Amino acid sequence: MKTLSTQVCIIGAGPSGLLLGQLLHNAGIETIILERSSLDHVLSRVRAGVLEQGTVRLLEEAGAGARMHAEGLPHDGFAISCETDIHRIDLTQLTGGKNVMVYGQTEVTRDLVDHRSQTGGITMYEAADVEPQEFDTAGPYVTCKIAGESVRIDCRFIAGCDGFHGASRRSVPETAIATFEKVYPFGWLGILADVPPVSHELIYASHSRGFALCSMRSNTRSRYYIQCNSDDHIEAWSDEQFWTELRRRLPPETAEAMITGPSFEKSIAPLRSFVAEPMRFGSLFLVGDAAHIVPPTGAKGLNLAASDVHYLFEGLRSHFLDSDTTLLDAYSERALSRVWKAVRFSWWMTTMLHRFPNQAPFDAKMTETELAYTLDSEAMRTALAENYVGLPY
Ligand code: FAS
Ligand code: PHB
Repeated sequence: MKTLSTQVCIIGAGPSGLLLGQLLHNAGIETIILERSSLDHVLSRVRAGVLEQGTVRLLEEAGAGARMHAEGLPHDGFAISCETDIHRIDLTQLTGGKNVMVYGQTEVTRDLVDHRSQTGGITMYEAADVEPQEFDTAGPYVTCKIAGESVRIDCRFIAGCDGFHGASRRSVPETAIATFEKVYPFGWLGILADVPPVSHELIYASHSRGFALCSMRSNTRSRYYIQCNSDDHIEAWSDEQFWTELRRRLPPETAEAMITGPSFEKSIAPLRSFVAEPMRFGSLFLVGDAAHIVPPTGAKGLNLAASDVHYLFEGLRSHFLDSDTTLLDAYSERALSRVWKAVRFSWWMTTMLHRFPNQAPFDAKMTETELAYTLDSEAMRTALAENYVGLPY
């Protein structure tokens, strides 16, 4: 058994693990990141597209924000369409000057990977059988296999940044953790295509045929989604069928203006809300999707991972540099307070904009009225906007 040691062992090299690793590294705190997949696989993932200002600031603080500012698209608003009508939500006007940055998670991950390799942080890819050990003591460690060799990494803390299906949350005794879950009766079928976006801002479409979303990755690369059945398969959807259905869910002038083309990525994501409490178990901390999942309707998943990282980084920096554990002891409570507000917002946006199969007529009327009231009311649009740009850390 090969034995290594570090101060913080991070499990997972997604946005959570890479961002936390870089912030700690920049503060002079040693880390080792263990990633189950290959670097190519990590960089091939297509996921989020909208960054809150808090996430933008953290990427700047990590030293990985240059390309985001060069290539990202600042957005001051987005639209909600309802059958044939379209309404702009003026984020900047409603929030006193705030906005969001449209910049793909794939690019965020690449920027963090590149910066870590430039600044010398250790990341071990294709680490198998990663398991947190003895995290109920002050001497935890992590075991894994690297190229078939057993490795033990002694550390002071373990950051479980290994996503919803990772090993970290699974290693916590069931009696020590409470979980809350809602699975939605539909999914999102998403495509990427190198065609100009139909609009310079995002369009969230509520329609009797189902939800749709018009997003983008750049002025020449579009990201589109349509609500699909939970048991749908991408094989059942040709590009032509996708484009036809997407157009049917948009206002006529938008559908008319849409430029279509061959997709080069097509996937179906299930929608669920999930929270695990607490987010700390002795020397093990759960971060990002390892602790919570939100439906992508509110564009919160990646951004919640960023605010978790902010709280944990503050706690670990105080511990190692000032021998003060106050912020570390407060991590779970601080993170969960913001997590639940984002879970609520994502549930609210999803419930308001999607069509639920077999929905009772009264409930369908409530959904329709929630959207109508939101679009009519300055107070409701302000609440929507302040959540969309991101609540304070
Ligand atoms: P991640 O899941 O990104 O990263 C976890 C990492 O840990 C992965 O690299 C994984 O390989 C690794 N890992 C797992 N198990 C391991 C183990 N045992 N040992 C070592 N490593 C292990 N959010 C949005 O805001 N908007 C969206 O549109 C959106 N779309 C999404 C679509 C899909 C299909 C999915 C799955 C998620 C989507 N999300 C979206 C949410 C997503 O962006 C997450 O919030 C974000 O990736 C969270 O980052 P991490 O917490 O780092 O988890
Ligand atoms: C995306 O561009 O992938 C995206 C944007 C906003 C969302 C979800 C996904 O709410």
